[in-house]
Amino acid sequence: MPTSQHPTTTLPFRDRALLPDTSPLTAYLLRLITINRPNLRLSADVSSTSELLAVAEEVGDSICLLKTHADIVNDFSDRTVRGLREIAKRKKFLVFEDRKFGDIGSTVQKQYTAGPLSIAKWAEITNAHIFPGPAIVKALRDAAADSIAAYNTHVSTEITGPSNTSPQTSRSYDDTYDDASPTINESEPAHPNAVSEPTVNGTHLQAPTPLHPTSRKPSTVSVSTTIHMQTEAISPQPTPFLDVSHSSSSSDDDRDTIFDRLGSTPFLRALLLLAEMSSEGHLMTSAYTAKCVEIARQYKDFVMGFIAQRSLNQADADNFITMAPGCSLPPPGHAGGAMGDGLGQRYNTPRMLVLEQGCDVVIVGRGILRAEDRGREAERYRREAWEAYEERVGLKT
Ligand code: S5P
Repeated sequence: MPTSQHPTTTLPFRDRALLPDTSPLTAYLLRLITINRPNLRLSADVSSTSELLAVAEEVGDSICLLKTHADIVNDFSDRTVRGLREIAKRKKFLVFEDRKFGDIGSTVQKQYTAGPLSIAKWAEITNAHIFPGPAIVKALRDAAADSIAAYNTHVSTEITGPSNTSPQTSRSYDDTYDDASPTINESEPAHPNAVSEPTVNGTHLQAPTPLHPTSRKPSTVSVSTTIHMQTEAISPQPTPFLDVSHSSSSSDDDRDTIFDRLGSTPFLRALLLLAEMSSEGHLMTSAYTAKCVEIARQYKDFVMGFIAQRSLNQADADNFITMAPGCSLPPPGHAGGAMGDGLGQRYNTPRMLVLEQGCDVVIVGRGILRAEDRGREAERYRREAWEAYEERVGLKT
């Protein structure tokens, strides 16, 4: 294990959640994994909303994160987002859009917060390359903060007229896609982009246009716009007391109680940096990887960790989460050697990635997606990854 000396490779996730400077979203993920025992992330590389939602239902109980490639979902829309958020909330996993940003700051801000995908609105986690330089991280962090502030800004407009014309319309932009149903109180259906009007980048905050204002006499109409700031959801959540047993004997009731105490997902955003790829011949040299780590340390409040093939925690204070793609298991009953997909992908087993290389979460795509029984296959991966983790931290001999 290359990083065997670093304490995070032998410290249980539960304890890593309590380390100083651990962001509330990272702490939440570590606790979620501790309760549910899935250090497994599904890479749901499918091309339709119905397939995406079906896969999320099938394997949602075995994963801590569902990774999407929204740009390959042919009919990606409001329905995709709502369906995914609903399943994520019910089955307790986070959503990660594998966007692999790699452009100048100004462009990535727009790609992250606007356009048909509007990733910041629905994915807790996304990722970026650092080849454009460190400003990409700052740009995404600022955009995420502005986005969250905008969602928490509640704009309501009241139009009042004489006598029988009390409030005509009231509109809320509190459409976060998070735990609650969106609250746009109008006759048209809510749309993801509806939240963009109070702005994503914080440059303007525009009150909605009153309905048919010109049909009234100006002297008898008054329009008042109230902007409510809700900051509770942005603030770090209090650390819940979690006495999570590491034994596998806790009942579903215990688990539900612990989940209740865990509370809802903090309404925050996080970034993973692509520090090493799983593909053969990738160009990320060790100097490039080291630079990723250096940049990550400067933005600890936003950078949750890395996409890499080994743990990159080296400094005493490092507590980055390593997520490892290129993970596959040989069919049951077969021992496996090195594997690939004929298109440059290289695979390692969960045991190699978690136990030997110190990775925290394994990312599996086709290994599960192509299985006849995806739910059962996801459980097989989950068990393997979890046992490798338990062995690494000394909870299993
Ligand atoms: O280095 C990488 C980084 C990523 S995010 N190698 C990868 O394979 N990925 C992603 O992980 C890739 O885009 C795909 O979505 C997933 C691996 O899929 P699989 O079918 O090979 O398991």
